[in-house]
Amino acid sequence: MTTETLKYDASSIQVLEGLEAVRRRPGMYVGGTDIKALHHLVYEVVDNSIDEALAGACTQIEVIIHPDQSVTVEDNGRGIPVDIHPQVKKSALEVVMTTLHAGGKFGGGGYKVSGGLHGVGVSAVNALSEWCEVEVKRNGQRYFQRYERGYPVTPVQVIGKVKEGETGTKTTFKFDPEIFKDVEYRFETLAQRFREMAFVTRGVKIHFLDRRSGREVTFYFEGGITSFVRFLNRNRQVLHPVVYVEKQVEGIGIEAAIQYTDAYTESVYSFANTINTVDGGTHLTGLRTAITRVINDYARKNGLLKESDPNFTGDDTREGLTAIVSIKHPDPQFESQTKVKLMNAEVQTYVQQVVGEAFATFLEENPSAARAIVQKCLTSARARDAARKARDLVIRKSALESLTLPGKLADCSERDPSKTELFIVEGDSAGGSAKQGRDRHFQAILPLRGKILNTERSRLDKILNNNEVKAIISALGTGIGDNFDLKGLRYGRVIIMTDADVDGSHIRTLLLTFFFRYMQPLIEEGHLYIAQPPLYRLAWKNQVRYAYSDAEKDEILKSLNGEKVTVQRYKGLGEMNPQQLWETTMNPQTRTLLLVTIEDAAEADRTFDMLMGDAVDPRRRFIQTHARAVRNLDI
Ligand code: 0RA
Repeated sequence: MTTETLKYDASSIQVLEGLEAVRRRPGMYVGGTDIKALHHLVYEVVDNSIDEALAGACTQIEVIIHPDQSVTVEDNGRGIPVDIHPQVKKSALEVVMTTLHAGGKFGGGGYKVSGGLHGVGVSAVNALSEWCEVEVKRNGQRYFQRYERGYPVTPVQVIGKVKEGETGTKTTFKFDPEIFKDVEYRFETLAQRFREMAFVTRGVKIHFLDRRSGREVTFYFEGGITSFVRFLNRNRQVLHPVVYVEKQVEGIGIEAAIQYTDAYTESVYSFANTINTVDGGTHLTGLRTAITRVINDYARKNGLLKESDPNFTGDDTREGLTAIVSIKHPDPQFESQTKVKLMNAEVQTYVQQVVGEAFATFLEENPSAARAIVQKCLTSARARDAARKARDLVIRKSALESLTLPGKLADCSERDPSKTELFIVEGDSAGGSAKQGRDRHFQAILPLRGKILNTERSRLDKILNNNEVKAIISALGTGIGDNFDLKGLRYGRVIIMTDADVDGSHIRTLLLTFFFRYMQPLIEEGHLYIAQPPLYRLAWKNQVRYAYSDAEKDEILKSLNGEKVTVQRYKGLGEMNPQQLWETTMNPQTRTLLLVTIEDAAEADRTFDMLMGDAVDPRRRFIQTHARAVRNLDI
């Protein structure tokens, strides 16, 4: 090994300071040291490969989580350059891996568009890794370098030859357990993000393999966002083929896909640099404005709206609309780290122009589709008045009903909401244990039966007519929607307690979606929590301990080295007796609660809408027809 790369000259000192800064303040660079930040590390590395795909230089990305929680990301892009950087006299690869924000310097301006939210560069990931190894295939050679906690421990060296023209980059990193403590990658979370990336990066195939469990999934959407729109409309009657437009304006890539259906729902999603901007922003506003304006112009010009008729409003043109707008911007501005909303003002104008022009042309050239769309808007406009009246009635009615407490609520005796808690518990048997185990002075229990809802984006009235939801509304005493009033809240803490299995997580998602849509201030003011039941019970001699994660279980076992321990894995809350449930999950002295943030709830809402809305079958069919290689589909 040569030591050339390890010498301390001025530039390496700068590098070291940068890496130390990242390690000292991970929060500044990846947003903390929790599971979210951990996932961030993976996104950061995959983003670089996505950039290659966006540049048209990469078609395949492979992500692997290994059993030791190291992660490999491999792409068939051009390979990170390895030539010697003239100023710092080091391989470009080493500079990229060890210098903050060095990622984009080698691509020639405007190349790097992804990573809008993070974009701290792979060097931050390197700095936060116990070890990291990069292999680059380029110039017919295979290059390699290894780093530990960000420092190179080998030079960039050639370790073999590759076929003529074969190129790519493979990064494997193991997060530093000194920084990220007691965290584990979540397959679902990562898969969801990769799915979004694949949807909006046409032609890229992302294969994701979790060697810890053997789960794997491939995302490939041949038609990009056009496929996405077909996917969303898979169970709906469509009024016309998908309208698609793609254009570059002033260095900004703009893509939109639009299709009307006969449904009442609206499914519109926006992306900026592959990131799902859940809170919309200027690109979304541009799209909506364009659609409404074009439909109004067309309807007037063709006498479909009479002179005395008012223009269609945004609400009228929204019903039955399915659309995606996706932009690629070299310098995206977001409202904040957490609110995922695009703020670049110029984007609104550009999107409006591009979409307006394409959609107007489509209507001109397809008069029967145009008439069907206008007809749909007319129906919506008429129905809207009636619907509003009906909705007001339902809300008034449920406000009235909420005066009586639901029969299955086991209330507490305390009346001061700053002292009380409501546990919303999945299933009657767990509800029974919770009722017996609780402190009835301040803890109330509301058991829910089975799946509370399984309709897609249920309309307001449907959700409100669901018995389980009605029970929640009346137990809380706040009302809902525009009538929500925190002053009525009967319990200072509202705690969702579900099993640690798939059904449990489904119900939790449904509940979060409901609270997000109809009781947002409850979340904003910090009243909504998720209970954390233990995963294991460990018993030895005459002692018992509970473990809330696999890591904790392993740690306890290790500390007991050799002791004969009985390990019980809890599959559901129902397996705990009332005393155990109290000790582990309900007793404020010993339990852990997770506070739900608006962000968590927004994510649940999004997951619910995009993926849990319909039966599994059509979705499976879609993926099989639109994805080339799908193994062990798991969404
Ligand atoms: C800078 C320039 C070029 C490619 C890359 C970076 C690159 C970075 C990563 C990170 C992960 N995968 C990547 N693939 C490529 C272009 C070099 C050229 O023009 O050949």
